[in-house]
Amino acid sequence: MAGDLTEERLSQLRITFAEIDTDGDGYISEAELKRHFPDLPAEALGALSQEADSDQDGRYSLEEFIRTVA
Ligand SMILES: [Ca+2]
Ligand SMILES: [Ca+2]
Repeated sequence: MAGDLTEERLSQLRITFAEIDTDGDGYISEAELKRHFPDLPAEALGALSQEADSDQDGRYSLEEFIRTVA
């Protein structure tokens, strides 16, 4: 999946992930997402959650995040 990503791009994504993951537990919760993107409409968040949260555990792992934004 992420095999064609450059190391540089991957490290950028890791940094972005860490910025959004404000409590540093290694997962981005919906609340953290809202805090980082306060202007994001609720519909966009819902669509994003369905598409991005591939294992449906209600939060985004780094892998899910990279898969979504890459
Ligand atoms: Ca978190
Ligand atoms: Ca998940």
